Amino acid sequence: MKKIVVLISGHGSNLQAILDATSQGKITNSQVVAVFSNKADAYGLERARLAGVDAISVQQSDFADRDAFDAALADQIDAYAPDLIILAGYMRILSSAFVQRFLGRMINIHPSLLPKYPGLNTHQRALDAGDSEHGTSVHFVTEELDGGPVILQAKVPIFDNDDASDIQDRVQEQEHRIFPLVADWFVKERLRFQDNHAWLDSTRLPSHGYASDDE
Ligand code: NHR
Ligand code: GAR
Repeated sequence: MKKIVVLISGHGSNLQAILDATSQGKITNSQVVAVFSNKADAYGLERARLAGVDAISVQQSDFADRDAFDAALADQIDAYAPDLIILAGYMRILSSAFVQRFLGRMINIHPSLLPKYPGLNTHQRALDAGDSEHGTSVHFVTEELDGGPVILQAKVPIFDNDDASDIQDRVQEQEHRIFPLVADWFVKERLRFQDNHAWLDSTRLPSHGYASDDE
């Protein structure tokens, strides 16, 4: 059985997709062993409890600084000996020491077609730029914020009358499909991080990830 730890900060709909996929065997032979949140009131913690999974909140205010917080978080995660750590709407930048400790075992889903729009507020930025498409990217987490190698992306259209929340809904529907799929590749040991690239089976994935229509 492979062990998965999920980090969240909020609603946890991607966490729910991961929980459902593990219980349905769509993520092969795996269980979510713990969910950590940096926000005590994150609804995702309730989702974890409802699924019978340890739900732990770690508060920045209990620590002197970011490094102390991350060190405590890393120790608590390590106690679960996870094979895979999933960032599912985790909203705090992770220190370099944290990233180094779990390098190659940590993936994030980011709501844009990276390398476009790293950081926050991506849906509004795509709208403001007049883009006709947007999307989401699953990538390995490295020290470079939203800059780690992309594994898989999904695109969505932007329509004329959309507001940011319409786009977010469309993006999240895709996130709930692709995130469990990538997790399954990882636990099956088809996917790995090597030489700062993502590899699937024996192929080094291109910069936009698997099956990209690289122009
Ligand atoms: N940490 C590292 N080292 N590398 C990445 O690629 C990371 C990461 C931590 C989180 C998720 C990311 C996203 O998908 C992520 C990727 C938070 C911020 C941010 O600015 C930016 C990107 C992401 C997550 N956070 C503020 C901070 O000071 C706080 C913002 C808030 O609380 O609302 O940490 O988008
Ligand atoms: C997701 O859309 C994810 O891509 C985004 O937050 C949402 C979390 O939703 N992540 C980030 O913006 C990371 N900075 P959820 O809590 O319902 O899974």
